[in-house]
Amino acid sequence: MKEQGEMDERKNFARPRIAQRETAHRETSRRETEGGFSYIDVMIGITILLVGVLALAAAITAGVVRSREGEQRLIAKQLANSTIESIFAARDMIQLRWESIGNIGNNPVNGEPSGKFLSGRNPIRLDDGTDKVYGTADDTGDVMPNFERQIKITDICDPERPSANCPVPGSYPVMMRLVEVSIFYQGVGLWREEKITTLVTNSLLEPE
Ligand SMILES: [Ca+2]
Repeated sequence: MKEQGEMDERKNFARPRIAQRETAHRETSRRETEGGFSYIDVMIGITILLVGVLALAAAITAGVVRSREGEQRLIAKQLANSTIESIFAARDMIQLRWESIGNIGNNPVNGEPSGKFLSGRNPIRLDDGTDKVYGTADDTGDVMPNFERQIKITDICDPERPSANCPVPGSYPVMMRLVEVSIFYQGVGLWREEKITTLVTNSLLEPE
């Protein structure tokens, strides 16, 4: 009986220690499990955050580029319009008149080329020079960065009224010309073009 009592006592003494060990083991396992999930969670969180930040940065950059190009395009349109006005003004000026409405080397009058406007793509200068017309050889002053201008003027030939400047030469004066003004502008990177096309007529000339 005494031996049986001692054995029961040992069992009762051992039981709490086993329970403590089991509790400690479960606690360690729980911590290990929680620690693993937390690390993955953090990594996933950082990845999602990075993707979001990169997308936001890309959107902001695209917005800045569009805004910059929009401003440049607006300026290019204004420059094209002012160039067209300048050409119409040249037609009506006493010192220039109709014969000047052409590119340099064109519009022969008595064999002498009378066109005043620069050919090809040229820098845009801020001062219109002594003739007070933009796009001619005497333009001066600072050059506008990131902008260039091209003026192309071609005779419109009338088969019934052939002129000396037309493929089938005649004796009639040219009454109408096509004016193409291109302003090239550089936004962010690539050059772009804003073009205006119009017709100009020799309104001062009486039809024959
Ligand atoms: Ca000028």
